[in-house]
Amino acid sequence: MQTTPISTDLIAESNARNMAALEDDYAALGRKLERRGIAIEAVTDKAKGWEVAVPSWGAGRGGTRFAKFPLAGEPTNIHEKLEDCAVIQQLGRTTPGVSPHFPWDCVEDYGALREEAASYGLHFDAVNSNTFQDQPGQAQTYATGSLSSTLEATRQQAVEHNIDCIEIGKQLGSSLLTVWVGDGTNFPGQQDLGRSFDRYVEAAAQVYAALPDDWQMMLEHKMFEPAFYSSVISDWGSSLMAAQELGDKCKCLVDLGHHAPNVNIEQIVARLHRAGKLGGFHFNDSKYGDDDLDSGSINPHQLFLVFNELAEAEADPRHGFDPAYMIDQSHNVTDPIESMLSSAEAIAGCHVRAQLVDRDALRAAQQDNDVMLAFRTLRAAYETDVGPILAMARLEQGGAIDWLSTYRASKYRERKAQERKAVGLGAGIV
Ligand SMILES: [Mn+2]
Repeated sequence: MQTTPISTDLIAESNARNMAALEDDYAALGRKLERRGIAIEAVTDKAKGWEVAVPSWGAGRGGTRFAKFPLAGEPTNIHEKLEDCAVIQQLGRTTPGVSPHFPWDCVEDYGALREEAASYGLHFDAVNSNTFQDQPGQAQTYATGSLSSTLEATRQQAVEHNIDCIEIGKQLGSSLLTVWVGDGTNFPGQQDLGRSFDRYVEAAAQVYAALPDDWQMMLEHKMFEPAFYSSVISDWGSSLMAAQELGDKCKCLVDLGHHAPNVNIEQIVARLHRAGKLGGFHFNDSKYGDDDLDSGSINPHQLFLVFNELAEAEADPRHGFDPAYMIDQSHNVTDPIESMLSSAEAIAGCHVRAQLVDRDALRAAQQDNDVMLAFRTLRAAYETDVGPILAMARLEQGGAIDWLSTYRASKYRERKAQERKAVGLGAGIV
């Protein structure tokens, strides 16, 4: 018997109210796609099989470097985070995976936590290590860096923490470790730019050596912050060099916010796929830097172009094609459940639009150097409103056609505000 935090009767009543309009829109879109030789049912089936994981930390209110404004009823531990993730999955039906973070999500019994997730119809996705902040009682500080620190004892502590995360992940049923380090410098001359990379690779190799055969390790690069002059794994070039040195089980993770402004991210995706090193994604959006805004809220066209490259990669798997998809964003001013439902819909929508691209027509136009026809072929898919396909996919899997009104009618957050203990004011990024 599965635990359902939102009343299934409430979802059914809400869907009944929205059913006629959806059927009308779905039929109209079906006729439109049929004229292009596309069967809408096949696209809906593909949408139903597609998943993007949510991060456990995304269930809470995030913050900036300056402040955090807590939300009444937000989760205070991994158990409450799982309950909120269950709401997102129950209404949206694209997010059955939860990506935990350690030590933030540490518990005594990980077997029990895995069962708790399963009771909601959830499973654990990539485990994330944390060597970018110090923990109470920790022997060495990460103030000088972690895997790339000049201090042997600090590097060793960071290696051991990552290996601990693998051990926890095994108990949770995960097979992926995501490694992001904040290592870097704030002053020219502070560290040797070459040797700090050498130290990183040498330490990461010890983590790599602890990976089970069926696991993968993903390196997440980030251009700046917390280091503002240089970061050790700053860009996809550094990430690719490290992943190639470490071995086949190590790939690169692309966080959409971790690039220089205006960088052509879809081209990076194509390059990493060509190298057999496209490990996965952290989806979010940005306007100025690593803003961690809601995915699809600022530049949905870029998100579509990333998915167009993924559809190309899927059609031409070369070294295989199995990237891990995850949302990673900070919800400073919204209810995180609403933000993650909105983002999951935006991401799934770009996945569906990429399926609608007429690949034969695109390739022919590219071969003939017919620039406008190639562009318009892509644009035709981008401009298709795929909302009815996403809503039908949700409906057929037991989710909500209109997730926002259904969620608000459930008064879930108001109930949790009564049940859960209040979060302190706290500070900054979680
Ligand atoms: Mn990230």
